[in-house]
Amino acid sequence: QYVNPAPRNGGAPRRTDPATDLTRWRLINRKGRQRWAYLGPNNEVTKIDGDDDEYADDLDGMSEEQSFMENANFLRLIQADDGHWPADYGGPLFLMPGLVIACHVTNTTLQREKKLEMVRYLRSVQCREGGWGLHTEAPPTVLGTALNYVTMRLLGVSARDLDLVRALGILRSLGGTLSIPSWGKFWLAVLNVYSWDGLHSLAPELWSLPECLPFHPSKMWCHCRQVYLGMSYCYAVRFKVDDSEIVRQLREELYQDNYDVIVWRHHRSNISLADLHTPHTYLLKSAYYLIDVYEKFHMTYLREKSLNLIYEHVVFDDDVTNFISIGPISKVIQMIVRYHRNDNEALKKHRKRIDDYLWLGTDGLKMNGTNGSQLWDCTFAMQALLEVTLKNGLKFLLATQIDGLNNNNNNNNRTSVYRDFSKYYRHPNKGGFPFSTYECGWIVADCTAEALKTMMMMRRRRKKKKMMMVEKSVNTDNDLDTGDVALLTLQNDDGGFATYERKRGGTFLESLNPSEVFGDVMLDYSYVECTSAAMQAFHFFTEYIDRNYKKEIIKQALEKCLEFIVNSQQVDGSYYGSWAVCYTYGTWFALEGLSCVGYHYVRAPHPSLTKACDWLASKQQPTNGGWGEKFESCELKRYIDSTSSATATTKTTSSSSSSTEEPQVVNTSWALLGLMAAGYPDVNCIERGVRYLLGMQNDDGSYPKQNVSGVFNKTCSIHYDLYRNIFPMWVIARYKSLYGT
Ligand code: LAN
Repeated sequence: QYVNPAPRNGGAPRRTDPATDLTRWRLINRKGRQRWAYLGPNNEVTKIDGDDDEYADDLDGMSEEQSFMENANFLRLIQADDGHWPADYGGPLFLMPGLVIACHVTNTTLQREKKLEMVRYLRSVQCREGGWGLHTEAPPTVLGTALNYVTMRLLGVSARDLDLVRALGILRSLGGTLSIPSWGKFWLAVLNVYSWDGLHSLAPELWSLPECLPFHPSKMWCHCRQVYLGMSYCYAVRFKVDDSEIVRQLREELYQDNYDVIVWRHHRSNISLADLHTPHTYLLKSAYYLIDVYEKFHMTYLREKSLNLIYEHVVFDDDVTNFISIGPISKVIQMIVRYHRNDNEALKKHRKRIDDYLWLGTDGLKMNGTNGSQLWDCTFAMQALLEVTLKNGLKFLLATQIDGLNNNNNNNNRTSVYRDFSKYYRHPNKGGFPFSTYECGWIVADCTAEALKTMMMMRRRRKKKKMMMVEKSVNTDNDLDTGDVALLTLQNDDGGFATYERKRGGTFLESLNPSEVFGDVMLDYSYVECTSAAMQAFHFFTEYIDRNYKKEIIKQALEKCLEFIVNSQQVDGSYYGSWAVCYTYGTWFALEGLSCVGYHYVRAPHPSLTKACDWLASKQQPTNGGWGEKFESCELKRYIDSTSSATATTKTTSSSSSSTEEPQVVNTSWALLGLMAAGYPDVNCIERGVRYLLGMQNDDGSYPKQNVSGVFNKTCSIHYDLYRNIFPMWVIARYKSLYGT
């Protein structure tokens, strides 16, 4: 029986008392770009470039049908005019500190109302016992508490504030600020409240080494690569903000010892146990030993050269992502780098892209995990809605394909300026789809697959319903063609698909993971989710488009996917999912993959499919017919049922919302989608699940917020606000088409 190791936070964003007049906030949506603006004194919204852009061709002629599900109506209500579904994408609690510190050190002012709502957010998500965790589902850690403490202070909260006093108490009991993990050491050093001497070298020279070396950064997972890129720049120049009153105060508040007598180098590997997920390996320790020695004697010439090279990479990424970068950490670090080089134009552009990451949720203003989850949610919402109304969704998809023919975005994305993508270690992006918006430009394998799938389903539906479309604006053939090329190039040798790129480095690189708090960040691995999505897309090419379409290539790709999926099954029949909670999610994807190529529980059995279904069915909760999996599955790598903390002794002190032990709407939906895809014959089991879902629906057609369901890098949760409204509807649509009533 699993027992909670410590009291945990938990539950999706709560509703807390507003810090500003909520009726004055407006969400502006253009081509998926989301921006929350606070009305000025004359009720005006400050416009920024792009606000007035015309949207892609109008795709009139798509008929709207009467929806047969309330949920569908609800989803229609929350679709934005530009065709995407804006949503909260919060969860991680180590992102906003980066932004607030970066703003502080680059003299970037944040609007007063934004600051107030940020403070509200941090109060909303603090743990009941004080302090903050790595993410909203987690108990307090040194990283979460120290960084968010500093953030609150920079946002103007007094050190005597009760929440902050409690936070400091927790911080001390967990080991104190000196034991903050390395990413925290980095941010505090930038803020001049921790010494650069207290960090292991970030080896900027790595970037100048020959690319063929197995530990060259080009082999790393792109997120990790992009974060360490800017970090090593700041380390090399020992960037720190000037001394000031707030810096001096923070130095006093954060440490019990006198700041000036701390022997910083003793704390390079001092990492609080509350934070530690991936301890330093012997290999990493030896590497640190060597680069720390090198750091003392480093060659000025080589350092200069590396710095220039790093800067060139930063400029490239800023340029091709419209200053969004790949994620929230690299975005704000790159902002600091551009500031350090006195590139004022670039700094201005960076500032304009801060709003892209901010989301005003029911619990305050937060930093999203990316600049949104636009494309991803749109593909799922559309697939679920395929039986109902799809106005504008396709328009958004077409407009989001990188270099697609229909996106009308002209030069908004500067990809075409750079012929030599590989020079910056980037996988070619033409024809692929991003996770969020066109402007971000980084394509993702499964986003590409889901988008292509959705486009093909639309195409089939149009053919079936003989709908008239404006031909020129829906020239999907070409888009599909470039799309499938993009997808084919992303397949790994093991047959699987990774996230943004192919797996590049050797697995030994993972033992150099310096992040302490994350797992599997060093490489891009094959994942069952990404592989299944690609497999379904390939299958649709032959099924929906043309049986002879690139017949041999696609057949081979499909066979390799199948092999990967079969090989990644656990002994008990389940599949580990890496990007949401957890085995239920992975098993759903595996079953969709297996069934799309024709396997079926009764008609065409396959041992993997049978075992996976039986496993899912065995996890249905007997009393209510639902499924509920806890976030802890991800980190512990075994299935943890939502009911399994019933005996946990620490529960009384937990600040979690009451929903932790209930079945989860999204887990239930994934389980049911998987079982139905596979033709699981026990209709009773499926009906009990469906009935559970129907019972959970709110009067307006929506579903309640429950636990956070997204995950990354084993330890961090991230909230997909739309999942609870998309997946149950998908289940009901599939149920209706299978069983009629
Ligand atoms: C995401 C979000 C989407 C997710 C899926 C498409 C669901 C997945 O199937 C592939 C991986 C991907 C694209 C993914 C990768 C890691 C991201 C970008 C995130 C979980 C969102 C936030 C996270 C990013 C790494 C956060 C910043 C933190 C660092 C450790 C750099």
